[in-house]
Amino acid sequence: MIKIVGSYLSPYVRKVLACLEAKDLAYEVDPIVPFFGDDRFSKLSPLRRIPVLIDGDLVLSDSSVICQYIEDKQPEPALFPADIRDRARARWLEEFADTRMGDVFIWRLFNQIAIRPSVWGEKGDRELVDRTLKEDVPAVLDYLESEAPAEGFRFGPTLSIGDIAPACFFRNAAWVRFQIDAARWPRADAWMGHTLASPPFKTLAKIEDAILRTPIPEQRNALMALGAPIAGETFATGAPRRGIMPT
Ligand SMILES: N[C@@H](CCC(=O)N[C@@H](CS)C(=O)NCC(=O)O)C(=O)O
Repeated sequence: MIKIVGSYLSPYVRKVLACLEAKDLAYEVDPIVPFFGDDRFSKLSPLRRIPVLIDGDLVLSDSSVICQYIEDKQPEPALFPADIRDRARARWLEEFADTRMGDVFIWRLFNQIAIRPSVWGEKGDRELVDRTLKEDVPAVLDYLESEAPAEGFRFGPTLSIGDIAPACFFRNAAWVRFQIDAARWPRADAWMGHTLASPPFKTLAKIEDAILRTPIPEQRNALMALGAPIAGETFATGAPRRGIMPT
């Protein structure tokens, strides 16, 4: 059975779980917030980041590496387009989402508004949040608008990694009260809405929404009570430690 280490509230974990859901592969989750990983977690994940995939004696870090492994392990339904040009474009959208949207929506918004207060007991940087909403978020949305399909998914009738990767960030964005302005970015809004309404995201959203306001130490038990596929063993520990990577 595939095990994914990482919280349901992380966009990178969501990307991996959406791929597993789309392919109907069985998996279990150790839903840790990365800062609470123990010493064994440092060995599993040299960057102390989530997600991590464990499949027997195979351990992989990085959501893109993991999603490609899932695709290779279970090719159907394909989440990477067959046409090599589309396949490359889908990979680029995944990279744009992971790097640029991760920086803007996670480090500059979600981290300041949600993680710093809840994990570290600190006040977020309001000036950074305001600047990000004014400058960086519109630039990201302008780009997504230029990439958005006229309707449906980006590479045809079925969901691909080029839809999944950017959509993941709008869940965290919504939790810090950001919604796409449909009047300014109508195609991006419809594209992301269509993706977030697909079955993998709907399944995950029910679980995410149920634990959003649950204190971190109680999330594991709350998830078990919900019937989520939670692993019997955890790499979590009681006290948080700072990450090792610059943001
Ligand atoms: N490129 C990585 C990024 C993963 C990542 O940044 N995950 C965040 C959680 S949303 C994390 O573990 N942060 C802890 C840290 O950076 O110390 C991936 O795609 O898996």
